Amino acid sequence: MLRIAIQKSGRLFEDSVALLRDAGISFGSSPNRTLRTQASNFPLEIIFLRDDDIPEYVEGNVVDAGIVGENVLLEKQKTVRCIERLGFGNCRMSIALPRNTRYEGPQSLDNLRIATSYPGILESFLNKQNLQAEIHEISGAVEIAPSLGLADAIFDIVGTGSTLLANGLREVETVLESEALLIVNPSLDSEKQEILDRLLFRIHANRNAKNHRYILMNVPNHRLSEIVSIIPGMKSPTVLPLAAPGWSSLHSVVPEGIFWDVLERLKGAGAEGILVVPIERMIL
Ligand code: PRT
Ligand code: ZN
Repeated sequence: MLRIAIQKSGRLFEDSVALLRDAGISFGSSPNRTLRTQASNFPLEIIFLRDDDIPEYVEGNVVDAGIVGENVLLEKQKTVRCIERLGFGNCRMSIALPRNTRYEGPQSLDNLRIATSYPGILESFLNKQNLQAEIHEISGAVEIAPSLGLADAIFDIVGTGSTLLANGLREVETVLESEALLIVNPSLDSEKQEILDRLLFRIHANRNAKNHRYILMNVPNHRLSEIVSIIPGMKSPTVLPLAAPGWSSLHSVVPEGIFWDVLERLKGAGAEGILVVPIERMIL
């Protein structure tokens, strides 16, 4: 049995649940009623925790694995192994100043009072930049500290930036880009490692599927080699004869990021009846 901790409620909760469910794992998820639940079809126990506690619980072997923001992991400085960047919970950690304060680079931060809930990450940034600043640790509502006269600047999480804007602040320095991570205890026994490998196999199959499209098209045989050269498939594309003489059906897999480009070029080269189909799972 592998024990994994996910956030009880908050910004990572839904995506963490979806990640496990998309991996075919069935479990009840009402963390208001229960703080732990066991999957019915996979050897996994899910524990719902505050995100701040997850690195410590993973380090201390209370749970074997956890899903947590990179920002929290860096702040907590626990000994865990990060095995997967999960591509959700994306945000950045930035320094922001009142809109009208002048900023001419990091030296403008020297000797300021900076409010934050992340004193560790801020301190290491200031040390790297050789800056002296007074760090004011506060646990929430960091954005209002400058208008209350508690601080000259803040260091906090930024998503869209609209909270900064609403509080008359301007982002001046991005210190960290963060996303949700899958972390594990560094000394899992072989049984737990095997379960983790199965989970990772499923997560990768889903991610590859999301990042690719299956395309099918009809191609006149005399343009076949030109069209094949346009397609950046996994291996070589499948070519099947059509009932109509002189034509073939061509199937391949194309990365999500470039498929519009590829489609335009295929059409230009004489492909017809092009179909683009989502992929359910993909094992490379
Ligand atoms: O209760 P618990 O301790 O578990 O949760 P929490 O309140 O500490 O964390 P939560 O749920 O707010 O965030 C969990 C994680 O989501 C963070 O640690 C980040 O890794 C990630 N994340 C992604 C964010 C944001 N985006 C985000 N926008 N965390 C916080 N915010 C805040 C931001 O600081 C601002 O106050 O959301 C507000 C809105 O942001 P804007 O820039 O879009 O206006
Ligand atoms: Zn938290």
